[in-house]
Amino acid sequence: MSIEKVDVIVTSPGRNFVTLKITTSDGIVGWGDGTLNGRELAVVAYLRDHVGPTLIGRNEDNIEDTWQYLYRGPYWRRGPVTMASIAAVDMALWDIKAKKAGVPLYQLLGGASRSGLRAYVHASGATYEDLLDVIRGYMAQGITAVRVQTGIPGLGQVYGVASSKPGEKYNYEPALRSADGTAATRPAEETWDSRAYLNYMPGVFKRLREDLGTEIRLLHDGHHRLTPIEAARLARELEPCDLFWLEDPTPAEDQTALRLVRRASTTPLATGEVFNSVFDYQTLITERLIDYVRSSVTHAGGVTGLKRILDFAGIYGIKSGIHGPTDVSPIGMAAGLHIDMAIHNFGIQEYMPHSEETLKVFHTSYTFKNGFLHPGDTPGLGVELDEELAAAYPYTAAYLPVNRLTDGTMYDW
Ligand code: KDG
Ligand code: MG
Repeated sequence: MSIEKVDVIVTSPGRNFVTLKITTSDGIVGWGDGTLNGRELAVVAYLRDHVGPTLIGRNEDNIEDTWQYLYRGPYWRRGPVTMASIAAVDMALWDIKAKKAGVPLYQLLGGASRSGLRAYVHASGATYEDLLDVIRGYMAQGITAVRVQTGIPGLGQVYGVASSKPGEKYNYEPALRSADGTAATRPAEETWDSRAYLNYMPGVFKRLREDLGTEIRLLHDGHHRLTPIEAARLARELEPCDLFWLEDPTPAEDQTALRLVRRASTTPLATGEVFNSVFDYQTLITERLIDYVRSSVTHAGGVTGLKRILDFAGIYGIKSGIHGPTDVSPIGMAAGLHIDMAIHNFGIQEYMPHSEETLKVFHTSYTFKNGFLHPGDTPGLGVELDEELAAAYPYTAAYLPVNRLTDGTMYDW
């Protein structure tokens, strides 16, 4: 048997997704996610023009060989566009292999190591009171872990704060179209002030611990905005609040920045959502500078790429915290859940539910109940795309915001 057809599908049911469809000569279809938020069409061109034609006629069973062919073959290695493209192919091939075997993918990765996957959800509020209401609502549903982001007095819209109010359906999507829902021509601009943030944020967590007690797991995302010494200060000040993790306190590409943070504090650290290769983690893992690996399957070279990173991390006692925002499609999300199910060093899974519109186009088998996810037992990844409906949602340009300091200097978003 061999790969007969490779199609790249772009659809925008609420937000943009890039999906790869591989069809084998005996008619089995595998799905892969190659969505790269705000740069989707670069992956489309890479897959359509450079990868797809080279896959025709290859044996779909040889997943590792195909991965190496796409990684080593073109000479130009790594990078988000290349690795999201490899991920899409890799996921589709694992989907096919598991469908052929008639088992959910996690069975091929070693079988179930647990009965369910503890998930963390996003909580935010423009004010402390709104935030507290949102978290209490989650706790009432049995959710045991929440990521906490808040508005900062004196700043406008900041990273991670939803537009919805407590009681409304939680609504947060960072990639923005234009105000009337048509294609964006350029990113929105936000304003950032690390001093205002550092003076405000530790107090929020102190109040939360007083109001909510010690049981609930609290996480926070710094979104790459602090210098090493600022991050060290924040991690130390948050130490009494017992964070489950502090994510991306510093720009991720500077691996050695976390040495300073580590020396200052025992607050657990998580990083890697913008990484795409095991080499991005080499220093972080071997020097034990992080506690959780944040890569998604979609951005780290697929099941094959992420499994390699997590096996390496496991040797050093570092756990998984797979990225699960809405810009990872339901296919990429499902692939992460199958890995989570099988590996020994599972930590926690991020869960940011997709919109109803998205889930009409992507039919999923995974479930979320009482704070725990499960990939389901449908053969393969357990996600199928409704191609007819997908075609009704054409690509609509949307961008993540950019950030400037209060004096106008360009900064990290
Ligand atoms: O595309 C960017 C988003 O995925 C990112 O901003 C979300 O930081 C994020 C997270 O931790 O989910
Ligand atoms: Mg993050």
